[in-house]
Amino acid sequence: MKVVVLSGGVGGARFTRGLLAHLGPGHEVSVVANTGDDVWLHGVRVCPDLDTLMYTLGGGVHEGQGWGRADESTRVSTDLAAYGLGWDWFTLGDLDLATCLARTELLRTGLPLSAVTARLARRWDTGVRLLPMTDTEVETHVRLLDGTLIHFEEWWVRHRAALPAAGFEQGGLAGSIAAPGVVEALAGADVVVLPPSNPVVSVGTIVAVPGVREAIAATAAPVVGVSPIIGGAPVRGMADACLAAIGVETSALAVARHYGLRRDGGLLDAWLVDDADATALAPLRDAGWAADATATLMTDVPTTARIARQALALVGLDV
Ligand code: FO1
Repeated sequence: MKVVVLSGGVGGARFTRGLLAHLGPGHEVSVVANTGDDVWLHGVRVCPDLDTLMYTLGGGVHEGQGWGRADESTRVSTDLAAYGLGWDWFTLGDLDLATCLARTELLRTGLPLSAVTARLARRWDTGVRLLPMTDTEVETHVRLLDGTLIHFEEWWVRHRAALPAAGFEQGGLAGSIAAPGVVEALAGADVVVLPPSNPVVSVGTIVAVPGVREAIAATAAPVVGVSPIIGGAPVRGMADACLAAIGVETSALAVARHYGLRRDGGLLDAWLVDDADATALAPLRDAGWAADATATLMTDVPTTARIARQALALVGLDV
């Protein structure tokens, strides 16, 4: 079976790891990753969501953090801070820096990000085809209430999204084109999954790449999403701050409606919510959604595999 997952960082990576555990061998999983969090730091290109996916699926992630490398050290970033350079509130570990150095070296040879990503991912044996959403350099900035713009990572990491945001600016996005393989993967998919990633800055950014939303609308594959909101709150991260910035209520029902039903011009055919949000089922089903509720907290790989199985079953795929 050909599966396409549109993923941000931690939530999408953990979901995809469970999906692979559920599917077992013999299936083709393509992961289209958000690159709006990317940033140039100390002269190297940092791609947080691509690296979280690569490390999580490759068995090298710092499990407790959900990002960065296991067994990490921070000698270089500490010494860089001594020079007063970089972001001292953003910990780029020594091993993580190796990935970014390798990426930068390959980018400087003229390779597009998609080719660089494939080259780096070979070492990690991720079990998926890891695709950036676009080869065009895109960066999400947050517009604060006073009109100033800061990089998404500064808002997210330095300020923990506590500074109210008036909106998001995504330089480069409007003129970008989907990376090679993205539209083809969506067109040829048997199922497309929107995992519990940030619906605004992760999934929202991916589907804003010209051509992606159209490819989702056109694919013969069913499209199923898993709610990132449990009981009116995001599981981790600060998706509620992002949803507030675009005027969407932090609820499983509101996020479904934000994504929209595909036959009404939206993205999804089906929506899997947590048991805590079972009240969302009736209005969704009345509106024509395939919808179900289950325990959606991804506590470990077997649990996540079960959630992935239920998501696929919601669109009639029992593997
Ligand atoms: N997240 C943090 O909360 N603190 C950090 O210091 C931090 C450093 C960092 C370095 C490289 C990288 O690829 C990711 C990093 N992240 C850090 C995670 C990152 O903010 C998130 O993975 C995404 O950008 C949001 O989902």
